[in-house]
Amino acid sequence: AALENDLRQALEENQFQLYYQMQVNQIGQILGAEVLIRWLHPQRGLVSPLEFIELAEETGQILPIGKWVIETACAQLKTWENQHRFANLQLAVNVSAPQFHQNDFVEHIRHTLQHYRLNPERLKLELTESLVLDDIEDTITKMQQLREIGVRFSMDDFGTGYSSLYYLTKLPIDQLKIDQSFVQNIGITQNDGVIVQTIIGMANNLGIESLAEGVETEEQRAFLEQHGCNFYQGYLFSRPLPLNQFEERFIAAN
Ligand code: G
Ligand code: G
Ligand code: MN
Ligand code: NA
Repeated sequence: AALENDLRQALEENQFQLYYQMQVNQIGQILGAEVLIRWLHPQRGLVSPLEFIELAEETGQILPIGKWVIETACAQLKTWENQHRFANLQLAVNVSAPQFHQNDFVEHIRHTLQHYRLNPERLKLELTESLVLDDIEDTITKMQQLREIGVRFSMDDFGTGYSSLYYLTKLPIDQLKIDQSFVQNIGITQNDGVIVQTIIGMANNLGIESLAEGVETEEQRAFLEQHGCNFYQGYLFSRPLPLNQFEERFIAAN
């Protein structure tokens, strides 16, 4: 309950920050970043989203917090544009189910993109399988409306939920994000390697990008590359970083 009260104050008190974790292609160029929220609590220090996102979903706080994440990510894209740098970098934002299924979700994204005059293709929304299947009619409507604007979609934690292969062909999905639990077992359990290989192959055959998350070792990266995975994210390349450190890494690499 203490954390719940503090969470109510957190937005007003400006205690949230975005961290950025790079996403690279096969030749190591940084093409995007996933934005990951952090809560700098005045007493507890840095609180992980694992400790407060679920609570925020239960209390409805996720609605204003989710809006703040989208607005802050878009404001950052605009800042880079004004500075004439990071021109083609995409930002991937995690969206939680109550946020996505809220009535004004599409309108808020449309409004925010217009406000900053951004190319909508620079914004990628990470949806989970459970979010998508939660209310499939609402999902189809909203994804199609956002796709018409030009917003992109990635299926987060792919392979861990109740995946229906049916929806993959019905929804405007640009990318499958292979769950890190499979990636981390590459070279350890044969079945996980087979699953990874199968997801990459399916994505390729459907004309969808594949991105592996949680890549920690060169062995994993090599296996993924050998099987045609398009993009990589994980500690092998970088941890999620605060803005200034992410910018430094980007400038050094690109
Ligand atoms: O870095 P990591 O500890 O950041 O993230 C932990 C979990 O919190 C992940 O499942 C991630 O998807 C989720 N998460 C991180 N940032 C956000 C956010 O801005 N919104 C939502 N809904 N989830 C987030
Ligand atoms: O659920 P989602 O995929 O959005 O969350 C991403 C989570 O994975 C974040 O908590 C992030 O900090 C974490 N993460 C990112 N890269 C790695 C990695 O290479 N290894 C591990 N163990 N976790 C990672
Ligand atoms: Mn994610
Ligand atoms: Na994920």
